[in-house]
Amino acid sequence: AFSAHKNWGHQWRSPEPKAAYDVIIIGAGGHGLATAYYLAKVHGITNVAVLDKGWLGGGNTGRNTTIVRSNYLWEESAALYQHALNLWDGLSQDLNYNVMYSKRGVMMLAHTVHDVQVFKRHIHANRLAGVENEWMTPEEAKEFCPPLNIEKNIRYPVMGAALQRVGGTARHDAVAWGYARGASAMGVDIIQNCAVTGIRRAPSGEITGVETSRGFIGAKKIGCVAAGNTSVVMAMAGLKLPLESNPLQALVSEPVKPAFPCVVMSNTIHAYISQSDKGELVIGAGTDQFVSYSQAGGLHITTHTLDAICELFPMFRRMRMLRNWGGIVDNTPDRSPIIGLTPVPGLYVNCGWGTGGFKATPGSGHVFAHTIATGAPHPINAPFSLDRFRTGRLIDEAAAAAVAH
Ligand code: FAD
Ligand code: PYC
Repeated sequence: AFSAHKNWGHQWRSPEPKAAYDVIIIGAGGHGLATAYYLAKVHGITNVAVLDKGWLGGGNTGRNTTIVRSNYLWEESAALYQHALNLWDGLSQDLNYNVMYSKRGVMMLAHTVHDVQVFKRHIHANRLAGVENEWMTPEEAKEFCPPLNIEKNIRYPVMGAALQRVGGTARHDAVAWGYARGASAMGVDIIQNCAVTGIRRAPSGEITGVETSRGFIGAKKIGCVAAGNTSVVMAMAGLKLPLESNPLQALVSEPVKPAFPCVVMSNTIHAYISQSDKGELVIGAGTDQFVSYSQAGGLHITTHTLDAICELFPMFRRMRMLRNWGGIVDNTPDRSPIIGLTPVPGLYVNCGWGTGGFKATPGSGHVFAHTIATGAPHPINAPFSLDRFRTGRLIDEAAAAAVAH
């Protein structure tokens, strides 16, 4: 079928690494690629390399369930995630690449009195911060999502829901590919199969470059955007971060005709679901509770999630699952990301997105590029400093993270 397309060009260049760059980004996931894109586009810094130990977009970017929303509790988070949401709006046009952002609505189910109180608190806080979020009765929730079971006699009855209508999904691979293509066209070198194995520092402490599986590459500045492997990379510079890496699993069903109109999430029973444009049901679980770097998790976690999905959506009871996988997510103690400077001169970090960083990809890349280019945080990421774990100014988003961990 593809024989007629053999003259398709490459979407990005695959150059040999240069001896040195102004900026090296470690990690060619969505966040790393977006950072490189905005470094070039907004700040005119194009002598940049993005290094990845595998293929670009092969980490959590290519493994996530693509839910996009901005209904976080605290003002700092609302500003960050809303910044991202605003960028999602024009992203396909900006990249000239269809990232398939679909505002189909994200509905978060409440099953207990505690859930009801927490979600209503979020809705009030969101409204004050200018973030869209509304309360729905069980009947309204069913009208919005007809497959939903709102019988009162089920194990976790639906007591209501919080709906963000502008939330939805985007196509994860397209996000990575679009940013890669855009960055490469502006002169950024994307170097795949290039694992960073060490960070070299001068006797005075500042970074001078990275040791890699393809030799030493010099750099004036380094941005580490390695998600679940951040602790490992930062240890190469002698830094210990407040992070734990856990597997998070997802699975997809066989494809069926359009049957599911929105995104539904339930943190209480560890399940979330949407339908991809290919027709597969995209289902995700809560985090495995052990620390691990293997991109797989326990079967009991996914079967528990499927039990919950079958109870909430009985019409899916006879669906067959096609495949499942895991990604390694980097969780901070307050479930908010770390974006900013480190104690090592020239070394910057963007991590701790845990179970929820896909939605933030454009905003994260945009503010991190500013941070690296200017050497100081953008006002939006200033509160997300590493230093907050010393000062105690935490941004506790445990309830908004939406996936139990
Ligand atoms: P990644 O895409 O993981 O990129 C990091 C890159 O660093 C990888 O490509 C890796 O190979 C590279 N790397 C690591 N170590 C090295 C090294 N030593 N040298 C060179 N390269 C290295 N978020 C949402 O908002 N919505 C969701 O619905 C959602 N669902 C999820 C479902 C699952 C199953 C998982 C696992 C995550 C989910 N997330 C979700 C979270 C989201 O996927 C991540 O927060 C986000 O994708 C992180 O992007 P990233 O670019 O920082 O990381
Ligand atoms: O953060 O919205 C989220 C999310 C959904 C599934 C995994 N993370």
